[in-house]
Amino acid sequence: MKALITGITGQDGAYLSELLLSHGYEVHGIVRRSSSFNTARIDNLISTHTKDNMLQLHYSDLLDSSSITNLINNVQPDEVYNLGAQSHVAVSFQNPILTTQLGTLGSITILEAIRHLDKDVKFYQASSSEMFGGSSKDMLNENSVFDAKSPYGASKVFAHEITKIYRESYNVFGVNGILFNHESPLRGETFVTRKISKAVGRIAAGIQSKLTLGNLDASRDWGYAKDYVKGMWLMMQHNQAEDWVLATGTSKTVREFAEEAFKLVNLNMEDYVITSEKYLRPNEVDYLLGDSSKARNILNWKPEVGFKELVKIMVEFDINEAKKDVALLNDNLISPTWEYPVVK
Ligand code: NAP
Ligand code: F7E
Repeated sequence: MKALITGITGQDGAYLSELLLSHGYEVHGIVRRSSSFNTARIDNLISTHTKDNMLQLHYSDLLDSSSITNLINNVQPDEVYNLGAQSHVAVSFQNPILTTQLGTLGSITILEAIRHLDKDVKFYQASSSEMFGGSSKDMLNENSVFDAKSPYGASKVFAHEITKIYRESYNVFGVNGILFNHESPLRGETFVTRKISKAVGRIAAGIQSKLTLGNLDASRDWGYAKDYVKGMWLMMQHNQAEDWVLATGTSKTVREFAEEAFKLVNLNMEDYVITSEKYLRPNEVDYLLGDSSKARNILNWKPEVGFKELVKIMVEFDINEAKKDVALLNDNLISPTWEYPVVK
């Protein structure tokens, strides 16, 4: 089996590649050219799986439709996972056009290429709970109404709908995985869970004094990314293409996540967390809670890692990272404070 993954260098791309390689897939991934290396999350896979060509990387970009189409024609994958995106909601308000172009043109470019290929290719679209908007406390499932609150959410609604349209119109095997938030030590450092776990590790190591956050009352259904990539693969093995929700069924606030994280290093979050308006968004998704009973019943999928264990996995990882930072600091190789200067 051959899989092509867009977004292979991201959190989910890294875990999904690892899973597919363990199932014997030949994995192809697209990598954007950047001025510094951007493959840190998959460097371990590169070192073990590129020698025998089981992992192959190609320069491309979701906005370069000709390169994406050529790649699909050349690789002739059995499965395409479209994980590439500008995935940060706050940044989508700052870069709305790019976020929208990626979300919309990326998905339709791949669907068009697949439709014209003389081969049955399965397509996975990374849909998101952000499409629901989070204004009510209802449990959300595959039939819940979309009410996106950001350019990011709106671009995901387009990609979701166009996948359904290609499924119904052209019989393309197009799957929408509506995934609620999923986190891990590979989570980008400007998403709130990783921002917290990283700060807790550094505060415990004595190299950071405060953590500045935005809305502490926002509530999310947070699961573990490794569990969710298994769900993606299961959806693609099901006998028909459908929409599926993956979620834990528990919603916790940002404050609860921070409290739990600080508790693990015997500290009280109130002593370290301050809030700033600069991390508030023009429009907020207040509350998300997912109902994944369809995936649990039909795909036999279930999340293995619960909230407390997730926080523990992330904080323990970042305690170790902070120890490495202390060593670098002692050698004057990094500056004493760490706060990402641009983004939320
Ligand atoms: P992520 O860590 O931000 O990774 C995003 C990936 O997209 C990276 O590999 C990035 O490449 C790539 N990318 C960005 N711009 C691109 C472009 N122009 N062309 C090709 N690739 C591009 O995101 P993630 O958390 O793994 O999420 C994977 C997918 O699931 C995304 O589509 C996200 O929107 C969606 N999703 C995520 C969650 C969640 O909670 N994590 C929930 C629901 C849906 P670089 O490494 O070069 O930046
Ligand atoms: O924010 C609040 C913020 O940026 C979570 C993406 O993977 O999941 C992710 O989107 C909540 C929001 O993730 C800070 O206002 C408070 O209410 O970690 P986040 P997200 O916006 O939920 C969905 C499902 C996706 O599809 C997306 O791709 O936390 N919050 N203080 C903060 N958020 C950030 N980033 N930074 C703060 O300081």
